[in-house]
Amino acid sequence: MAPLGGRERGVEGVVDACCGHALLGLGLCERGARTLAIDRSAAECERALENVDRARKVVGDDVASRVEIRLGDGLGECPEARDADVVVVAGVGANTMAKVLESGGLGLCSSADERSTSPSTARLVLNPPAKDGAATRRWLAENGWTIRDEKLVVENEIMHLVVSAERDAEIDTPSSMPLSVRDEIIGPVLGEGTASESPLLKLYVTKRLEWLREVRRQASLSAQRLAKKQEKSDSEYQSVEALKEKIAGYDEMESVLLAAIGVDVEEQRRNAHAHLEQQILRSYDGFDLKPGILAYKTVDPEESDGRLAYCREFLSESEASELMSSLVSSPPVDWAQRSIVCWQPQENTKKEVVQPRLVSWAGDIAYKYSGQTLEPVPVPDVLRRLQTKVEQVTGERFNHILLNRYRDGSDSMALHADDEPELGRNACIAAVSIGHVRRFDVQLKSKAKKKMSIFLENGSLMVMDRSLQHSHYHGVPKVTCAQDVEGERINITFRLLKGPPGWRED
Ligand SMILES: O=C(O)CCC(=O)C(=O)O
Repeated sequence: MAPLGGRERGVEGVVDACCGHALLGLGLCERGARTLAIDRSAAECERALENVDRARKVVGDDVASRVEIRLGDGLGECPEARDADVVVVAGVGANTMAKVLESGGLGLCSSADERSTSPSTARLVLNPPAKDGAATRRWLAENGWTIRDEKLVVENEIMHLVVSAERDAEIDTPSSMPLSVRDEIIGPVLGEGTASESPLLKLYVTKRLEWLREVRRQASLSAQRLAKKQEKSDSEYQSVEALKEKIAGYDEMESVLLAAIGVDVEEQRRNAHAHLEQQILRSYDGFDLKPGILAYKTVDPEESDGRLAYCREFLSESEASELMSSLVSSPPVDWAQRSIVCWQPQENTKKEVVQPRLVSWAGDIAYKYSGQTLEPVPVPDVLRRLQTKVEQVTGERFNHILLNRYRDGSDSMALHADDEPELGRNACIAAVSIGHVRRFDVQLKSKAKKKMSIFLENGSLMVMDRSLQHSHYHGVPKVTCAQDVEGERINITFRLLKGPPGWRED
């Protein structure tokens, strides 16, 4: 085969670096090109040689001079790649593709000397799976190649990307301009099109969105898990920060992808917010709400006299945020994630579980629930003042404070009833919420499907009384909707313990 270099007029010299069965070379042969077809697998090369032989018998000896098969790993032993007209790397992922190109010196050389002897390959044609599009484009930008064309192709139900790139004229400063987010994940050429006109582009963007949401979900879970570790090493703190940065990057990518399929992210956010506001307001149906006033509602009048009362703006915004910072920044109470014993209805057994939230308490009498005893702890002033205010508004008296801290939407409290004997019959329990709004579910014990929900807002006061603890369960579910997962909330509940653990009403 004649050398590939020299760029003969009208004859393209092609190096196909992962040639498989050499079908590309044979196809190009018909158009007059000469191809050096390389593969690292001896079996593939053998099949390729058989194909060349078969083609030779049909179209003549010329084929053999136009398609040369070579066994080789990447472009390392292929000096021809340096001045071929086109180097093709097809059918491999972005990592392998980068290794192959770098082995032939087609990556960016680090020293100025190496750059001056940099290869003069005119064009790259790369064909990675579509999911590797961003990594492929990043490699090209970082290695001095400019994307000239991109196409999407579907073969055997798998979407592929074909990218054609040329060397930057300014080879000394190739990566001075990083790709924009849009150019990296959609592509500078594909991004020019509109998804509504191209079903393939729409499918490509939709698949990227699915992938992105999954990796973001995984990153959020890892960040949440690490952030909740009580004792963190320096490197774990750094990992949390790094994950948060990654998640912010994914959010930006999501906006770009959504915009490409005609979704206005800001509008979507506004709609989600309005939807939540509506849900919150609807949850107050049946309460005669006026700011600062407790409004009562019997939850299921036909089943029990159990009542809920709700008071919006029991604390002003500034009172609530002051209370939040005093309980979080220099806490007068100890926060801990504790183990409790829970009934597992599916397994019909009791099991020790770690509470999915932080807990703290204060009060003069020990409180025993779910297999744990909260020993007496002096009530700090900030909570004593709050207790006085709660007692004034409710007309009740309390002697125990239990605090639950939900660090984000994945912290929760399972459905349960506060029906310990020490609370006596028809206990009155008051709860002040500060921080992120959370849904509070109240479910009839006798009919699992009969459930009401009320959203507990920052600075609100909620009271459960009469027979509610006997007829109903209550709990705070995990947040599943993406917008509301972030955000801390503390709930401060006030109870009256009529006696120490073991006390019972006659
Ligand atoms: O956080 C909440 O709103 C619920 C608290 C609660 O159910 C409890 O302390 O028993």
